[in-house]
Amino acid sequence: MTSKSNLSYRQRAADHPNPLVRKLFAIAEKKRTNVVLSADLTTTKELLAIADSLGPYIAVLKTHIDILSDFGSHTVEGLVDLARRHNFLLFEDRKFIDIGNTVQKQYKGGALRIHEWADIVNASILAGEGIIQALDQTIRDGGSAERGILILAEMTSKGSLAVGEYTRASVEIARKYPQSVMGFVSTRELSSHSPGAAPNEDFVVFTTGVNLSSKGDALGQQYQTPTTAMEGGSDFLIAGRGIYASEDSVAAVKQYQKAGWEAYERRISQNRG
Ligand code: 5BU
Repeated sequence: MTSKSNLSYRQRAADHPNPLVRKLFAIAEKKRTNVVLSADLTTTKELLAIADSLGPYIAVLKTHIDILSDFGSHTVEGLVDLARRHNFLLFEDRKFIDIGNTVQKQYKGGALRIHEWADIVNASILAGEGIIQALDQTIRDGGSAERGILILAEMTSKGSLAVGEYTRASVEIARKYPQSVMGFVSTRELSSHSPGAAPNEDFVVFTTGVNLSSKGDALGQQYQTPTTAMEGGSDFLIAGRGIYASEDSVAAVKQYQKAGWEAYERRISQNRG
């Protein structure tokens, strides 16, 4: 068993070579939360309002910046300011998927200037290793900014083809880019099921499709609960509609925070005990 997921965030931070991962674990410990809010709102005003009201309870804010109808520099300034004020990271769920050369342009430039403000981005390896090589290069050339990549090793939608060999290849590629690949978006912990792990390997697992009251939606989304996700080795729980579409989103985020944190504490206490 090479997975570090039974250790506390604090213990994992102490040993982790990647500064962004250390920062993420420190935020989780300090705020006692492993919730990532998927803030899929479509105007800057709504996005910033929810980031401000729920910011104290989350470790990371995940965006789909291209769904905003009014994206502009005020969006970026607002997000960066709230991230600093409430101490959370910004994760742009861009799902890069193209040849390396194109992806570098999409990451660094364009209208969205994602590299400038997003601490974390994700990418699919469908196009092969070049995409990760390209993002890694941009990150390493990018100066002092700490930036990280999550590889999309699995997806939660019904009939997803990101399984089996694809998932295994995601882990293999991740192992080659330790400076920039922080971990995976996946439904469960993957390292310990993938032969060839270095003894100190410690990828961070972000899990989407988390909902306390629903099993799925009409368009193929499939949910698990915070508890089952944490039991499967997830480290950070990504929840969207379960929180922001709730009548009282502050009460909802607190519920997810509590469920996620208690499941995390149960997991690490097994290790002690
Ligand atoms: P929901 O409202 O909690 O269903 O939102 C889930 C979010 O996570 C949404 O932004 C999706 O784009 C994102 N997502 C997902 O649901 N499943 C996946 O496998 C991946 C991302 Br990768």
